[in-house]
Amino acid sequence: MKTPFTPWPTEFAQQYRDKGYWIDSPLTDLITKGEDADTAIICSGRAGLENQDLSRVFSYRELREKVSLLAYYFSNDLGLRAGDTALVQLPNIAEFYVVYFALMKVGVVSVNALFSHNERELRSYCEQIQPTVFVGSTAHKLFASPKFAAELKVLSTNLNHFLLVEPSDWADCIDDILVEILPEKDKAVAAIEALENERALKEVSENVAFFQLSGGSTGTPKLIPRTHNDYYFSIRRSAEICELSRATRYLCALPCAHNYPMSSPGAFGVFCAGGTVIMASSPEPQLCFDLIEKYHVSMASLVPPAAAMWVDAAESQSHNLESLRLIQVGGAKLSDSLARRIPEVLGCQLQQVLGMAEGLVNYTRLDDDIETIITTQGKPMCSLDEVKVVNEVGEEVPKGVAGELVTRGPYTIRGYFNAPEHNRTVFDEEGFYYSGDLVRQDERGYLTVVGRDKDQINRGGEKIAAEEVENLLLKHELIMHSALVSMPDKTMGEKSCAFIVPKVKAHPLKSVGLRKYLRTHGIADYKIPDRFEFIESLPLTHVGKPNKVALRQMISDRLSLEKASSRKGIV
Ligand code: J2J
Repeated sequence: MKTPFTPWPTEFAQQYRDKGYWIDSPLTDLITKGEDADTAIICSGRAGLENQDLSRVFSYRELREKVSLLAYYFSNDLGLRAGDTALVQLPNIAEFYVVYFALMKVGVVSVNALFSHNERELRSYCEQIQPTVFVGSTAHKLFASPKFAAELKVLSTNLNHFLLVEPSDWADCIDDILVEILPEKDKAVAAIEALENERALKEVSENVAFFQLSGGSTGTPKLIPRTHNDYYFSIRRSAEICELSRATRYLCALPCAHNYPMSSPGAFGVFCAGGTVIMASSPEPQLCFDLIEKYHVSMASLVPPAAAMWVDAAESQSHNLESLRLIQVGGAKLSDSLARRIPEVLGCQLQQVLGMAEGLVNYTRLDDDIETIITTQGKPMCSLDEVKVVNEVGEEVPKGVAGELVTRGPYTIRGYFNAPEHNRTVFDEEGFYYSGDLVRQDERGYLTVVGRDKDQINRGGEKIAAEEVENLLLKHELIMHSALVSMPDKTMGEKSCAFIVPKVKAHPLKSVGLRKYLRTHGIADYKIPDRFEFIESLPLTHVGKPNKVALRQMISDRLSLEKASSRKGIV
């Protein structure tokens, strides 16, 4: 069974093939590039086992073999078939990639939840894709007991298989599963190869390979169907732009399931170039600097708050970071001042990345002049990326004038999964995607982000759909209205503030209680508002919607006042 998605019109697909962008190869091809004996993954400091050095090294030969054997297990032992779906939630461990490629070899389409995701997010993914298998870890609090797993089974009647990895077994968790297959290794590998070849004949490459996650601006998290052809192109071209090679030693310290460390060029770009991925459980500087020193890391991708921590730490510590050649920063707006300090303090080149799981990725180029690298978020990666900057009525604005970034191209989706109504609002009839990002484009095509026109908070790279949190707050018996807006924050760039209109004047509502309430509803921690403001009524726009511009101003004024009074010692 094929996973439904909105395809590119035939003439576009033809153009992408003619240009050599779509090569009709499956994504599993990515792990065939590295030399057998070269190191594919170094999996360090497995979370939960902080005090033991359980670093584990996977050569390309080992990676390929494990992927094939696990694929055989999925197909032969679990009976998974092409078109089945899987929900996966793993932390930054090498097995994430083994599971990802093994499922893909069988044609199982996965959703890879972030490890920070909680009940609500997992429930929603489960309802949307009706998975046959769940792969997770008991290191996550939701799976420490069997209760939540049982709940997921109710949501997806297909859900027959749970593979839960114990943190203490992480040293060889895949081997535990594969123990019975190992004696018949050659037979298993041959069977999987035959299965893959058979599927290749059915043109898998233009079909959905897996789902990426949308940062979202709606009530339910949306899924992004990525095809083999479009994702493979995005990875190949990214690896080329970043000049990856066998010598690349890439530190994956952001959540491995996120589109950025996965594909821009991320771990997959590194596999494609035959280089090495070093996995860290977090971007915490002490941990990462140790790894940089120990494994001669040459490249890392960061979000702005992590980059700020690295710069501060590097100034006060004496680690040897000489091996670092390139630091990418993306996911949220990088200030000019921090951008300037990165090359100065870390002694390596900076690259800005403006990307989105829906597709389009922009990079500053390695040979760009320093001002371009510091003041822009780069330009699209290929000539068939169509980018327009438009005003409120959809007309293109002159170069240098701010407007909304809209785009279509060889690796930008034409629609979200199973969301016809939402698709009508964010894609136009010509297939352009309305990103909700406000940008300025210069004569050369370089983009600078100047704001946002979508109901989302970007908390240091983590995206929060305002509507999702507001809807939950509205279910509270004492809340009449709620509006979630961003507020400026020195470290995170933005944090979230929930304005609450209680149903009665004399209400007992408190921030602590509301946080607890939201936690019991199982949303990811990063979505819980950083601040609550109780007001009598929300300011409205002329069409009667909460006036978020006014609310943002209100909280930002309040913060300035508080800062001023604390400086004077008043509070
Ligand atoms: C300002 N805003 C940015 C930047 C993303 C590479 C890099 C990042 C993502 C990502 C990604 C920004 N400056 N440099 O998928 O492949 C905001 C924009 C954008 C949204 C997308 C990749 N880089 N953003 O962050 O799907 O608002 O992808 O539309 O999580 O992040 O978020 P997401």
